[in-house]
Amino acid sequence: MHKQLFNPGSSAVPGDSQKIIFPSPRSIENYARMQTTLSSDLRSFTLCVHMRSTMSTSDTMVLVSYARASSQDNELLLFFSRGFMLHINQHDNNYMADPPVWDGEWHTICTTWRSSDGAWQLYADGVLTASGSGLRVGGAVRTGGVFILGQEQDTLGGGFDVNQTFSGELSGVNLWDRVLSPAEIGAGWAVFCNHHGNVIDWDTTDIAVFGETSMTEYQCSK
Ligand SMILES: [Ca+2]
Repeated sequence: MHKQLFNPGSSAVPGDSQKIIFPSPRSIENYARMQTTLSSDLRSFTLCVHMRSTMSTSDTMVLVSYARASSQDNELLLFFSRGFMLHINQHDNNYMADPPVWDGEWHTICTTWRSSDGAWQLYADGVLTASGSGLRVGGAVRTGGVFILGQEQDTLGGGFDVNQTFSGELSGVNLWDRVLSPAEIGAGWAVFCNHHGNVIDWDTTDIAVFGETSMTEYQCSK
């Protein structure tokens, strides 16, 4: 049986929300599901995540997995394998960058994409770390899928691989339907802590956690 804990979100205030703790050793039983989906296709987006981990840069793991079906399991995927990579509609950009974020401190990762020319960006702690174009030109992140944190879906809501499991802490998962400016992404926690995605706003999104994954209060400030 899976253990579930629902965050009602109603008491959350900016900078004072919840974080998810993904234990070590890794297990496919440990994950979180965001109780929301996309109600319209995204032809551009910004996705930000606050993360804290002591995993190794030689490990492989996923932060955010959005799947629509077993054949559309990588509809939107923020993956790490020797570096962060972004998948859109089963297409990926292979390698963006390997910023030094595995030191047990909180870091903010933001990635952006737009359909028109496939332009993508990776920001680490507000610094533009990598950018490129040609990723899934003309594609869209489509409606109706399932958002899983800390595991990589190969089927809808499942098909996890323990070698792609995240251990550490996640918070501040926010999604916008446009490419944010560098100023909007921000250069420090005063801005990062006040991120509120217009598609997914972490502070008002219900989260279900499974296995030994747990939620606790997140004091976002540095
Ligand atoms: Ca997958």
